[in-house]
Amino acid sequence: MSTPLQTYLSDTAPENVNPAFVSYIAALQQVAQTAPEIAASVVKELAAQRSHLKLIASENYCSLAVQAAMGNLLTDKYAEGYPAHRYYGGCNNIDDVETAAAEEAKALFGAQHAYVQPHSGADANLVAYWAILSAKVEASVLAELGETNLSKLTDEQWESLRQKLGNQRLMGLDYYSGGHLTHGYRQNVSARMFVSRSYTVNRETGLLDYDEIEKQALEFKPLILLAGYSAYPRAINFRRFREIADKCGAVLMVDMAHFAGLVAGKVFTGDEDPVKWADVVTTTTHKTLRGPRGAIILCRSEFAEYVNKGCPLVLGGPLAHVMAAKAVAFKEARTQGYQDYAHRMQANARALAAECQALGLKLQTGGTDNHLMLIDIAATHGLTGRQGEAAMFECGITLNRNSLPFDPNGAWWTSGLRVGTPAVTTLGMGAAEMKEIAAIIKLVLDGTKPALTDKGTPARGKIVIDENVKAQAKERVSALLGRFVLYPELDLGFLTRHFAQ
Ligand code: DSN
Repeated sequence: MSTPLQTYLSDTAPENVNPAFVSYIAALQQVAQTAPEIAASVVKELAAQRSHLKLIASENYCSLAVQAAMGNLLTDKYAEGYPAHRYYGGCNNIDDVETAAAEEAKALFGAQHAYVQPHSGADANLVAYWAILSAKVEASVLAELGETNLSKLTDEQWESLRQKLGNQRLMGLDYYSGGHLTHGYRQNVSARMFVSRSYTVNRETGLLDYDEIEKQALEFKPLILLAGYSAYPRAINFRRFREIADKCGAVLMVDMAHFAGLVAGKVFTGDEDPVKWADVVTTTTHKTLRGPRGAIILCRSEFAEYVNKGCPLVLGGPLAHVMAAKAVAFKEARTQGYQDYAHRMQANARALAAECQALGLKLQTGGTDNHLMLIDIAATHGLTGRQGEAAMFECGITLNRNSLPFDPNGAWWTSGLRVGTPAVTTLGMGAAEMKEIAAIIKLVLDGTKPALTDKGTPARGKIVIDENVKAQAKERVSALLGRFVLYPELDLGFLTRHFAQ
């Protein structure tokens, strides 16, 4: 019997053979020999992603080159340490990979130093926190003791250092104002290892209030002043944050995971470019940046030696295959094509926000400067975010619910939907499609009601969707996606027949 690859090659004229598709078939064929269910899941995920409009603000579609760089033997190598300073033999090639990724990151963002090992944004933030603690607390304690080796401290000295490390202050954006879990939220280790205080957005405007942040920072005197967000629709003035950090003697750290692509693509420049102003900047690599799932840290030279000790400080062995994919993604991001993409992503967000508002939807802060917006659906439709998220999914749109500042519906049910343009922009959509997406969102919300509980009151989780609305929305989503096909090199019908049936 022929293999899928043999079938494809024999059924396709040589001039029509698509090398990217050949390598996908070959890879899936290998996987299917051992684990056909996993090959099937890969194909089903392609089908799922092709059938739903992706408006999740933190997701994107990376290139097939990035994917190929991740799927190979680089995964086999241990390389604890950092380039030219490893705890394993035979790391020369991994040194080359890591150095290439770090150099590309430095060039892309104009950073003094880059550390490309973190496996996720949460890991990157932990490494950054501990690197700052090492530089600002541990180093001075060691200097006072005239010691350089932690192992040589007495039990008493070690305990006193531990207490000191565990008693430092962090000030970041409140979770409900759009800050991330790792920015000092009590459910996360960040609030347990630091004495943490949050600043919020202004209750009336929904915007960051720099004078108020300054007042709080001068009173609280954090070791680390943290800026950045997961759900804030506006640009940040990092020059102003730098001034505040300098006034209160804090290290300025920025988590740019969400908007790194807008920095790389030169949409956010000058005062809006965090790399120019912060001491330490972290970012994931898979959101607007459009690389593999992972993260990096950029920092000023003063913090480089501490950041480089991320493994063993926090991390296990680096993922060489993912660092390779980061290098590819950073090279892609240094092209004019990527800069155009970043500008279109912002223009699309603005167009989508304007159209949503024109249709009567309520947007947090009245619009957006970046790649995302927050729609207050409790205000206009009496729905929780969870209900809105479920309704959209049933109608062919994936997005996530999000709490709004001071949200009375809390973090689980929420009152808002977070909507982002990174993925649809990668597909090639523009202003006309944003208009259509806004219309579909409005159609679905208008056609959705909370289901009633046994007591006849509106449920917070369950919904009833008008069947005509659902059919119409699905048809319109499918028409859009039919014109902007995800990974057009991949023949889904062929893959489904051979691996997912
Ligand atoms: N999960 C990311 C987001 O969706 O923003 C943050 O970790």
